[in-house]
Amino acid sequence: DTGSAAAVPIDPRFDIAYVTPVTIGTPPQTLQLDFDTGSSDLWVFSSHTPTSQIRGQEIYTPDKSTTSKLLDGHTWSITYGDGSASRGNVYTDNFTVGGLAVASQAIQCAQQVSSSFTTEESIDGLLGLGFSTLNTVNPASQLTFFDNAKSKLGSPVFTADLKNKQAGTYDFGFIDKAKYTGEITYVPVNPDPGYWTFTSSGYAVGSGNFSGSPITGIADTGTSLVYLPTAIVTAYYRQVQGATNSRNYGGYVFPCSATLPPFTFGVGETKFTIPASYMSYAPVTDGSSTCFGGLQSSSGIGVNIWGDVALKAAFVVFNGANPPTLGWATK
Ligand code: 0ZP
Repeated sequence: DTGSAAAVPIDPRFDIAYVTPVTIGTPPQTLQLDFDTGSSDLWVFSSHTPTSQIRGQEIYTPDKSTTSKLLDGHTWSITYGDGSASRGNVYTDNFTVGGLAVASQAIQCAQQVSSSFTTEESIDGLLGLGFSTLNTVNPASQLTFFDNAKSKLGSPVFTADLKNKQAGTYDFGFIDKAKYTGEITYVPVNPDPGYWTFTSSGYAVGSGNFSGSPITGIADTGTSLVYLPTAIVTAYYRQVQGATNSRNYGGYVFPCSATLPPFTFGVGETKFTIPASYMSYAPVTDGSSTCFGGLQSSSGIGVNIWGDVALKAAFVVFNGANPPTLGWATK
């Protein structure tokens, strides 16, 4: 089997996150989920979420599905890197993404979500695509959609083709040759931390020299920006007139009128260039002439993160074979 579904920016001005339609239950209930390779819980706004915490999100109502089953005594609780959090109970139900069906997927129903989720009307939940070891369901940890679907897939892979300010795709079970150019460069993945951890072969700022010192980090579709070691981040913003590390805004900012250099990173022998336009992420507030950078320091996080700003510059294969690998191609 295979599946293919759109990944649509929730805000086409900044690509802060992408959502993908999924269906849950019988008859199908359609929700828009943020596919997150940095976590491994599949949770949704639901009929168990207090209405005071819902603001326009679609909800999953297990009682309206003839195939839902309560996973009795199971609960979950997750806190993400940015502090947003949710918790609840668990059902199993039929679940599909872009035509790919899993019969008994654990659907984690939110009984509580933090205010950041309430205010984000266009995200109806998350679909974790990290390794199942990160799943937070207790007492029995649950498998991700990808792990459940794997045995049915022609090839044990999914691919992310995220696009700048337009819809891209997540494909499951096949590699669509029409979505990239040249060859795919595969590198080893360390699944132990639960993330898609790989080592980049180095970086360059603008037309500067390529520094070939390895950078270990994770490919994370659920993080908007790129977070790298401070030395790299300072080397980048040295090339941006008026750039400062702002305590106020929590990262590097610069005049929106500044000329930014592109940022190149290596995967094996292949180089990927993040265009200057992606590197200026967004005005710090609506209409401001101060812009927040797409590259920020990872020092407070403890792990380097290649988020959407980098991923949308490439076609990325998440190969779940044993051992797993990541494939990167230009497009
Ligand atoms: C984000 O990238 C936010 C956006 C965001 C956060 C903070 C500062 C920002 C500055 C400029 C632009 C974006 C910023 C994602 C987001 C998008 C849209 C709506 C949102 C509404 C509420 C909250 C976030 C929204 N968050 C990253 C993140 O936590 C920031 C980060 N900080 C990563 C440290 N590491 N992403 C998680 C998925 C998010 C969660 C999906 C909130 C949207 C909703 C994970 O992918 C991160 C991962 C950490 C890891 C890779 C180190 C994680 O937390 N996994 C959970 C596991 C638990 C560890 C077992």
